[in-house]
Amino acid sequence: MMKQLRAVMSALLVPFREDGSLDEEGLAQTVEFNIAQGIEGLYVNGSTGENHMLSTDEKKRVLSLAREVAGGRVPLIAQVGSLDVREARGLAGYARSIGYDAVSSVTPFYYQFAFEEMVEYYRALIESASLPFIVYFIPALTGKNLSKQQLAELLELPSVAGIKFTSDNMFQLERLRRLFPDKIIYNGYDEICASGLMAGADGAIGSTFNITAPVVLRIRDAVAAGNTAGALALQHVLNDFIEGAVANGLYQTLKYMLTLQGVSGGLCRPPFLPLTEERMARARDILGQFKAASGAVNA
Ligand code: MN9
Repeated sequence: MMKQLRAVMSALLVPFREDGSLDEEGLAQTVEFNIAQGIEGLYVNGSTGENHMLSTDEKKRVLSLAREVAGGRVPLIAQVGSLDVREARGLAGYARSIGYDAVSSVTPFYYQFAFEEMVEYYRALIESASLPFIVYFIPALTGKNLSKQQLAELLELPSVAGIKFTSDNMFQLERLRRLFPDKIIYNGYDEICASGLMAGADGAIGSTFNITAPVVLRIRDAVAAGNTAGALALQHVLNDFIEGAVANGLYQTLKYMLTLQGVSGGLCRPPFLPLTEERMARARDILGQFKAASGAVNA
């Protein structure tokens, strides 16, 4: 179990219909597509899943549908972080009851909580989850950076199996690896996947992997084989893709790329805007170039 969590996982995209409702059929197809592409796990209800724009019932529905469709083929991590701690605890218990492999939560955000308050938050969630727990560190979105010492304290809490490290501070990642040889460290920014793996990450979780999984798996294998030149060549191709997709509206673009490949990728929830015709054309170009370029890299 702990072994299989050391994996390349997609932060699962969640398709919505034009009226804003959850597209369950599209979600099922998105899970299937990820697995068909070789993804090794799914991180459900993360930032990429537009988690903070869902009702509690919708969060549960996404968790249960992903579980049903994945059917034990790949490990699943439920992100349950919420400023409503009762909701977060309820979701953690729910995830366990339906067979999730691990529970994760973003550090409490928006208010500038004291570190002691964060520790209490995690203690409460860990108790409700009774599963391996993954701390989700994404200071650029939470507005709260943490020191190496503070991250170490969170990693030392009982049941904490690892951290999703969505920061470009490679020194901090390397230091955590040094301190915690047995914890799982997921690289969180796809742009620095090869660097994060070289600094000691033993997994990766990313939004763009919904589309790019085969290339990311090659990066992981290249790093594991000591083929740094090959890993970098593939990372260049991945980053051409990511740079283009981010500039085009990341989640909308990724969803449209699913749709281009026969999966109902759907739309994002407002206030995310739909893609214009121009941006759809740009997304087609980015995807086409990515496929050609990744096929041409011989690494
Ligand atoms: O899960 C993702 N973070 C967010 C991590 O979406 C906020 C990343 O995969 C980024 O989307 C990706 C593109 O910037 O690195």
